[in-house]
Amino acid sequence: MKTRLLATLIVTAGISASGCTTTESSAQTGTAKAAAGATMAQFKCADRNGNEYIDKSELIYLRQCGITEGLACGPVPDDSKERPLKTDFDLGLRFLQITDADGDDRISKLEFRAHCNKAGFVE
Ligand SMILES: [Ca+2]
Ligand SMILES: [Ca+2]
Repeated sequence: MKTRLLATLIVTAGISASGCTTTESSAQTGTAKAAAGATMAQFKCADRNGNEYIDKSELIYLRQCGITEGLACGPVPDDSKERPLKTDFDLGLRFLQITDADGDDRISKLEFRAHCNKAGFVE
């Protein structure tokens, strides 16, 4: 029963995300497009090993890559060279807990984008 609910959630997320991609050229404003680009920049920034997932070991980079204390998505800061703090990992763990729809302990592009669309983009 629980798995079925999860599967429904994932399918719903997939539909809304692909809906965004197909309408991108016509319906989206320049600002929304920029925000979507920045969301992907954030994802790539945190995905250090480039496997298309933000793994548990990469959660510590999320704050450096623009995730705010309120877990909203923001632009990737220019100065992301500093050493990650332990609190950054706690923030990443909280982010994982709310974005990981399929429960595989890592954040897919889809899960990341779904969260950023929902949480809004903070300049
Ligand atoms: Ca990764
Ligand atoms: Ca996941």
